[in-house]
Amino acid sequence: MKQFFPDVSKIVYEGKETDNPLAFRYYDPKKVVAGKTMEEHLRFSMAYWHTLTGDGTDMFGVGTAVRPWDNLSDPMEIAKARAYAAFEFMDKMQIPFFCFHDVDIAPEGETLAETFKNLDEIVDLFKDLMAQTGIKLLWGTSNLFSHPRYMHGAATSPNADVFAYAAARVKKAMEITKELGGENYVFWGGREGYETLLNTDMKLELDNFARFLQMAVDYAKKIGFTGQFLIEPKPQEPTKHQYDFDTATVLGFLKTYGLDKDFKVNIEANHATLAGHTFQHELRVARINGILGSVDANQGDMLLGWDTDQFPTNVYETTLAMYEILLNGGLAPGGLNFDAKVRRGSFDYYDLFYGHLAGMDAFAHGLLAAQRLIESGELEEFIAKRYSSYTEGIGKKIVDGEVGFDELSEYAIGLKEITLESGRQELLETILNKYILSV
Ligand code: XLS
Ligand code: NI
Ligand code: NI
Repeated sequence: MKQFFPDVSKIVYEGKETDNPLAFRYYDPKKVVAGKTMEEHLRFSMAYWHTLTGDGTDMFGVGTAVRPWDNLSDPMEIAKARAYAAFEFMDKMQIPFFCFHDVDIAPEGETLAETFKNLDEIVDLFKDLMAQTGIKLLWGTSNLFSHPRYMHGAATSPNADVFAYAAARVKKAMEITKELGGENYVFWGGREGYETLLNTDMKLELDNFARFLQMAVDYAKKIGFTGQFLIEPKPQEPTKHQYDFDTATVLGFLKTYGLDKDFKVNIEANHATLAGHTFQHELRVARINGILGSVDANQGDMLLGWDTDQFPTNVYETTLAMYEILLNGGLAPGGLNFDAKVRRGSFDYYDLFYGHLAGMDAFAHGLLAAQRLIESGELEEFIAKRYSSYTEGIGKKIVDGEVGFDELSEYAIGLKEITLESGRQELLETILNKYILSV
């Protein structure tokens, strides 16, 4: 078979002393960590849109990427070349999953029927390539934001025809996700938000958004799609305000509309920071509410206020993320999807390998550090002690619901003094550093 990346061979683990830039230093897929292999813990996934269709285009200039299919002009031929390249890439990178939007994998036709036909042809090719390589689909989705028809939103568009059209696209995207054995289906509300409240019926838009999601749940039942539904929070960009602002907002929305049993969240690191939260905060909110479904693994530039979607290389962040993920009992059926793109100046295909390798090693490092931190119990012991006043006496009565303001007031009047203890943040940060540096 034609090779698209002929001079890169399979990336293997060589250990942290290696000088080979195309070898893993930390990611050792079959290494067992806390009872599971690294591969099972991390469930890495490639994002089709960044790695196969992204070309470096930005607001100020055209694409820069040089890709092996640049000599082709027929859109279906390009789509097929990308499919072969995608599977060669994932196989060489040892990435076991991928994710896509409908528009990433096949060209739009003149009509919706033709678009669906193009999709079916590529889905058949994917099926063969998946069978040959053992690579699986983490999630599928429909792009409901790029085409001008979605300028005012999709499920939250003021135009009912757009709502209907978006439903047709999601219906098809769910069908192909099911056909490919996809383990999840993601809703990122690209333009589900507003630019100004002056022209917006927020209540109707939110009600419609919920109606749309309920229809998706109903349709999944109808066709027997058992994958996990995920909502991906993001506070803004492209719209000024996106309804799925952050995990807490999404949770409130899901509960308001009775959808909280059917959806979990797909947390993206860069979206967390855009919302003014840390990545760990978003993972924590999702975890303690039982809705941590999957992760879009990337990182933002802290000096830039938009979604730069960089490959995750910050081991402090990956350690804290893996800490939450381990305490969550893992992510499956979700995974770590590299919703990340190489910089515009990183234009040749070696950069695609270097980018994914950097992210995989940073998460493998994070996994090892987080596992050691958890195994030591240092944080958990500290936290347990910090809240120990709730395990006895008045604290226990509060927790057990045995007292109200009358009893508490009586208790407080009888108190001689209140003794507090240090939060020891700096000490705990040193402990965290110790485990990160020990890997
Ligand atoms: C954009 C989103 C997008 C989703 C999939 O900011 O991260 O890439 O992950 O639609
Ligand atoms: Ni994303
Ligand atoms: Ni994003």
